[in-house]
Amino acid sequence: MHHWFRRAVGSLLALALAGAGLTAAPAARAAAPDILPVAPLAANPYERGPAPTVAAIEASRGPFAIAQTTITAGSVTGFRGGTVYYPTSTAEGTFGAVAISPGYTATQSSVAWLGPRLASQGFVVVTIDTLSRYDQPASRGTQLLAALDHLTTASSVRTRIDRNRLAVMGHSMGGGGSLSAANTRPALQAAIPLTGWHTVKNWSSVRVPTLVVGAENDSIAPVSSHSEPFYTSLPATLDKAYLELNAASHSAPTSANVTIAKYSISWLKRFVDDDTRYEQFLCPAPRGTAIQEYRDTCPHS
Ligand code: 856
Repeated sequence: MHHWFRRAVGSLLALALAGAGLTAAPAARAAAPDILPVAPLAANPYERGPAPTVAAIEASRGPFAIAQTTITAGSVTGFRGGTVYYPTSTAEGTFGAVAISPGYTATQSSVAWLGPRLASQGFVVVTIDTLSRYDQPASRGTQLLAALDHLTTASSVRTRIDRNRLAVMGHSMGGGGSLSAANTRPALQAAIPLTGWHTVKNWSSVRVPTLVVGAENDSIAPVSSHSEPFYTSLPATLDKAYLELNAASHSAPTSANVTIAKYSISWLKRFVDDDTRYEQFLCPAPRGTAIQEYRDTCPHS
């Protein structure tokens, strides 16, 4: 079921209950006022930061000051350590968290640009090194989950994180790993495979909102045999989107990329933070010279 639909049902239910309360009021009461004193619905408790603009999601840094800390390889099991990027403020409460895996033979340095980029928008981000640089996608998936578990239960930033609002991302085999992780752990709130590579093409059992990012000129994980079948196999009932980067190669996600950033930020905000202020950037489907193709399951387009 769509999050949008659930929210709408919740709002209607609140109004219905308010109406029922009025009907049940004692008959002796004074005439009902024309405007019912119904309390406004509570603001979304997971919203963080100011109302977004296009400039804000395209900028190299978001509104939050950030710091970083190292998870040394020897201090953890299940992954080879990493780097945590986090907003320094605790004034708004906890943040959602995102674990990001590099691809085959690569290290966290290949996805490092996403650390400060996403953290400064209001997420705790961990970029990981994998146990072996040759680990396959499914292993990268279990390592992403191990990193999230470490982050929320043992790390120095654990009290800054809402353990119920977690997401996974990755490049290439790491992107494939993010699909594996989402399939294993449906409680995740978002997954974003970036020019993902995986031998598994059927992801019909995934229940995690997923943004599949492919690159038009990818010859290592061609969209025709990776990102497109990944997206198509995800349930039609799922919140999902397919973003194909125009004239981009397999390595597009390994250096700062404004298109990847703006839609990843929007996806994480929308589904990790339930922040509908970002829906405007996802629905109706965005178009532009940087986008070769965009598909989605938006309710209104
Ligand atoms: C950076 C994934 C047959 O598969 C491959 O050749 C292959 C090559 C590279 C990657 C990948 O993860 O690249 C990311 O190394 C599959």
